[in-house]
Amino acid sequence: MKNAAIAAMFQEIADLLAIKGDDSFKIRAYERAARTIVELTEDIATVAAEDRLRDIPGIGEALAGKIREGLETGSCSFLEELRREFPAGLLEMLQVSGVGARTVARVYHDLHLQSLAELEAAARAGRLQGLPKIGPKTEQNILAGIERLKRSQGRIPMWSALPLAQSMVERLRILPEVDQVELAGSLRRWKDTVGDLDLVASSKEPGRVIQEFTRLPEVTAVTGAGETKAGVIAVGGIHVDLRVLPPEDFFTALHHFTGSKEHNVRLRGRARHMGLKINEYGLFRVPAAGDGAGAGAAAGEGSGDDPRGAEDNAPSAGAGEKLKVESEEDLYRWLGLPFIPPELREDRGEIEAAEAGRLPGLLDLKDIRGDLHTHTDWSDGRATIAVMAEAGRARGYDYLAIADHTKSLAFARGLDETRLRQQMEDIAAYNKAHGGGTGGGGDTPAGGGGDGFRLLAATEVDILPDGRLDLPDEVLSGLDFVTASVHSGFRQTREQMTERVCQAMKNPHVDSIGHPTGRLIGRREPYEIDLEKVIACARATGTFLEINASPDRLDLSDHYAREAKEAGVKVVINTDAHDPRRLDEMLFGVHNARRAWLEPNDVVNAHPWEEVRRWLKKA
Ligand code: DGT
Ligand code: CA
Ligand code: CA
Ligand code: ZN
Repeated sequence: MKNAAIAAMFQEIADLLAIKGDDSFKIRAYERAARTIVELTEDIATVAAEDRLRDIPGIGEALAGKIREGLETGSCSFLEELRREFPAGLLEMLQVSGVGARTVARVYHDLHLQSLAELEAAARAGRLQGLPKIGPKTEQNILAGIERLKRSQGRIPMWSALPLAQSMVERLRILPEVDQVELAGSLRRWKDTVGDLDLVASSKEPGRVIQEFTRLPEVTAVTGAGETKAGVIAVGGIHVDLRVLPPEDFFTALHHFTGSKEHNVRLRGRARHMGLKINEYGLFRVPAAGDGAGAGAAAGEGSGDDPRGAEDNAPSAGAGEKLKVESEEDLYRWLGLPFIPPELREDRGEIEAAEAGRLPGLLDLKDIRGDLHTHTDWSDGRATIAVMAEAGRARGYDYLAIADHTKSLAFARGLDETRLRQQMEDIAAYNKAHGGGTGGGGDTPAGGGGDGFRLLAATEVDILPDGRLDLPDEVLSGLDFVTASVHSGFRQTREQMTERVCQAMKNPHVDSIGHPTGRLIGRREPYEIDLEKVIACARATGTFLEINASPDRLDLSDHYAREAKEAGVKVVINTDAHDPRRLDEMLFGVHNARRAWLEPNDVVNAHPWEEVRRWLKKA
């Protein structure tokens, strides 16, 4: 996770140097370093600790120094200086697709535009055209880019905020003043995008905690700081809220700020009917009408019944006896409910299910037995078959499927029949050498001597625009597992795309549909497709649907994965990893599946391979 932060630091330096009009050789060096670090298969912190930074291609002493500084402080003084030279709004402009550093430099120097809003106003007024190299067409493209950015804006892909949030929590956790601290809000619920980050801490010295928080190295600006709460802007422009409470209020506050708001509103209503009252400051027993002396008690109950009133009350207002809450489980117990995991707290039926004792027994990362969609350097992956296999084995998986692209994806060096057959031989040889099962779908169980790990021969076969597959049935029939995916022709009509995918599912060799909507969170909308029909067709043909766990995909989304489950379609969670480190992204897929209410039984790869094989169409 650190690698991405260091890469982002170098990319920002490159961007700012480009705006400055600095030496293009230098700019390219930073850009190349950013790319290299993103693609590095090792943790950059480990490389630095072992004093091997200079071994990375393109990293000289100057860059190595900045990496060390970045790892220690979360930023580097060179970047900080550059930031001070330019308005922060210029980087915002760079997020518009089609706007590069040269354009930003031009509108900044020639028109003195300092923010995205000013760029938009100038483009609308036709003030951009006429600048060197900017015609009316470019101006229109910039406006369209701004529109697109604004639609997605305000929300950040969850994966890009998680490392930042975790690092801030860790830094707060080690402070002596801090009793407890946790991540709350939509990130704790593992929503695929987040509006802002919410942290909750407890301490007897809230003022000190607030002060330390606003001085964390990740913080670029403070938007507000009071006695018990603060808001800051952190690197990447992400807003972060912190609340600090007395230790005895920690769990009610954690629960309140985890949300969702809709879930909390329902719980407050339930509490009211039980003579309780719940808010961010605690859980209280509301004095019953008969308990007190007439009119006074009745008035007290009245205010407790006001659905909005409960929210903004100060700690003591309207409070009866304060109940002890030492965990979130405690809180739910007072309300007569079992613990509801954060991923379910969306008011999508979880409270009714909890009441009825029918909460799902959610899938857990440790239930996952294998990964059925990974790539190697045979196509566009970065590691060899053996390296991917060892990584799968090291994770304790029972099986890992090598599923490279097929020939129509020429840019990804997709495999044709001949190369795929060669690859199948290599996979069989790997299994033979390591005591795994036969690669070619044979019946032999894991051979003696090995740990039972089995490498599977698979493919991610391309679904061509007309619904045919990129490889003939004779080849597909020899594979252990076949995922079919759409990688081209995204602009087909909804009917065409739906028909295209359904046709692929009718092939008896297609076991699963990969990333069924093609979305890239924050970057590319899903293609037009009728997922209800796709799910029905999956059900009719016995095809699995994938949750692609890559955190910029999470495709199926939680919503449709739950529809699949309800329709009786099994879901397979795959990382689509192109290097061994990205096998770790299974975690994101599992949490997305939990948001979809999936239990181990709904998930193909929560089962041993011999069992999965029996579920395949051709079995
Ligand atoms: P986000 O930031 O849009 O991804 O979504 P959340 O759920 O993190 O929302 P946020 O940051 O506005 O608030 C965090 C939690 O605090 C939210 O899930 C529930 C609680 N909360 C915030 N404002 C209110 C409110 O006005 N009423 C209630 N009942 N709860 C609130
Ligand atoms: Ca939030
Ligand atoms: Ca918030
Ligand atoms: Zn794919």
